[in-house]
Amino acid sequence: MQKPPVCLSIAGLDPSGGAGVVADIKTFSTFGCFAAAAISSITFQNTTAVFGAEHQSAASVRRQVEPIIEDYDIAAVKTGMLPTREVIEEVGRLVGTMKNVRFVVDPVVRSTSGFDLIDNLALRSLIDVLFPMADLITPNRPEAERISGVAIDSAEDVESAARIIQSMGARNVLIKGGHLADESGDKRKATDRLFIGDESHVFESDHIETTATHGTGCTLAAAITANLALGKGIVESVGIAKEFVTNAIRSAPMLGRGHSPIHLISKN
Ligand code: PXL
Repeated sequence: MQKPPVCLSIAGLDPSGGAGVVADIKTFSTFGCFAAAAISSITFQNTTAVFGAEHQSAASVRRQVEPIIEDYDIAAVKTGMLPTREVIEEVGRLVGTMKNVRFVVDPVVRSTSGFDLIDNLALRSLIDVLFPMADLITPNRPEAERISGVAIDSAEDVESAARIIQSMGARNVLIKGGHLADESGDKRKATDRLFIGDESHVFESDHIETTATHGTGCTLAAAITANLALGKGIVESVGIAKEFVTNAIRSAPMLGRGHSPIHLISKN
């Protein structure tokens, strides 16, 4: 049997299974990749709220990741919630030692339920240390606003924010529009915009009116990571990932009393 590509997630643990490393592991597996994971923070949450978190130290993250990278060839790394400057700098060092690795940074700032998952100092080092290393950064609208300082109300604003984020060192940026009433005023589309160098691409899907959005951001970034690990290009990977997440939202099991997790359906 051919070896599957190994994808490593470095992200928070959401014990309710909707977001973070659990979502990443399920997504990697669904695409036929082998999933490995290191936990940057243990969060306490369910579908209604995040109640707190115990962040891991940089040493803990290093001690989780080093033995894996000494043993496996990692095809792709995806980061999610990285709570402190120390953890981010450690992740930069660790990913810097990997050869031929694809690297997706999901700049997780807040939970869907409004809990701040990283502080301002950490956001600064996420930009300075990890953005220049990444193949792709995947902010949602509020994250893109916070990173770029641009208030996003239109497609032009999305482009301005993306160009500012690129000027901060990110080569390629995907701004996810699921959180915005679509720029054209047509609320029935969820539009994501991908900026690859000077080019831009638009990905549209039907907007699904639902509260089942827990884990969509993690799942999208993980699906992109898995497809990059399988050797696909960025544009193709984003298209596949977007369709996958849209289907996962449609098949959400409506668990819990808050934002239900989505449900990943194998394509095989
Ligand atoms: O969706 C952002 C996110 C990422 N990672 C973890 C989370 C959340 C949101 O709750 O808990 C661990």
